[in-house]
Amino acid sequence: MEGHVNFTLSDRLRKSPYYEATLRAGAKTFTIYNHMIMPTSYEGAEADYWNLMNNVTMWDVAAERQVEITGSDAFKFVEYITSRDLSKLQIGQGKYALITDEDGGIINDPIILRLGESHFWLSIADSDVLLWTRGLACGLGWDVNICEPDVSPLAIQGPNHLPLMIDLFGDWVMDVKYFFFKECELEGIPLIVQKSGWSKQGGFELYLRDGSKGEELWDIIANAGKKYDIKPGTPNNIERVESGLFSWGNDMDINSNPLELPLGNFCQLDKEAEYLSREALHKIRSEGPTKKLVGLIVDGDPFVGGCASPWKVMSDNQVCGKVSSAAYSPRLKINMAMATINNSHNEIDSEVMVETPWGTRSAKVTSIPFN
Ligand code: THG
Repeated sequence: MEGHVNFTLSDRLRKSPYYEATLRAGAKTFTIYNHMIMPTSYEGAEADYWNLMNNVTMWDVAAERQVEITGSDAFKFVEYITSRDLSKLQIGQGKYALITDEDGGIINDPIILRLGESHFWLSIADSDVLLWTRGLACGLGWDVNICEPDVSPLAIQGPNHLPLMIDLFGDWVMDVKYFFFKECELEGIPLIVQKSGWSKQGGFELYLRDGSKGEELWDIIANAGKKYDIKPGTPNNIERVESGLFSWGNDMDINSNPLELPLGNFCQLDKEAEYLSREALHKIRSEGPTKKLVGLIVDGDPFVGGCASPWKVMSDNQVCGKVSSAAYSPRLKINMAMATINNSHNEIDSEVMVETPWGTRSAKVTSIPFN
């Protein structure tokens, strides 16, 4: 079946602290993310989607690794790697940011958490930020220490997450603001609890700070969740395409830049702090980006899977872009795609053709998110 392979396991493909628990819970498919095995489905993409949309789900997202930055230059360094203005980032707050290189290329799109005055975590997508930042720090000669701590997020997502979270942690969780977090313990297990997660259905992420307690934490949540009919889940391709959450390595990478993405709110190119990609991004801004990431609504029968490798976007028999993510929405009843398209064809309502694995289809450019 397309998109399915069997992997030879070895130490290089790291296991999550929840690995055994996810197998017991019936994880069916996996991907590799930050050199780690991560579940991608239990009952199948669509059944998992409805579990997430209708109720509450728990996800092994330990592969969202943390890159920890400490040292007296830590704040200066974290400002240096992104065009996001972090000057108002409070201790106990997270911000979504794009890490960019000297050409403005996107290295990663982490959540940056501030744990202390000079203590940060980059909660990263799938690229080697530990190596990138260590190399940079080495060249700069600044006073920073960079490591990967023993931290493994577990997400609780879905519209019914709140009563479960209150049962587990108490009423204070109601007052946590979006992307803020608190250090706490659950039955002696050290955690950071953040109001975040890679869906738009609401929820929290528990950053486990002791990998030896993974299965214990999983079981505590699963048992407390029985009352609410919690289901195991994963980051869900259908929901995240609907919601316009981008996936590094698919929708953006080192060859794309922030001005091609609808993420303007997360980039302050004129921020005060010094940052590596300032010159490159100012040049791209003054010249204007040549392509843009847009949504497509694609005609024809429902897609029977996602986009396993880029699909060509065509106009007049010429390639004008590529689809990087796709899903059929069983709720909106449309075929959705995210595509990076040249300026010639990326205006809203432009008509293009898409070469899907199920035939060439006509499509219309739309804005993101879809819902
Ligand atoms: N949570 C944590 N770590 C992560 C992810 C996460 N690491 C990998 C990956 N996801 C990083 N990428 C993203 C992309 C989008 C969002 C979070 C992390 C996100 N975006 C919202 C949006 O675009 O609407 C909100 C952004 C905002 O308003 O600040 O949530 O999910 N721990």
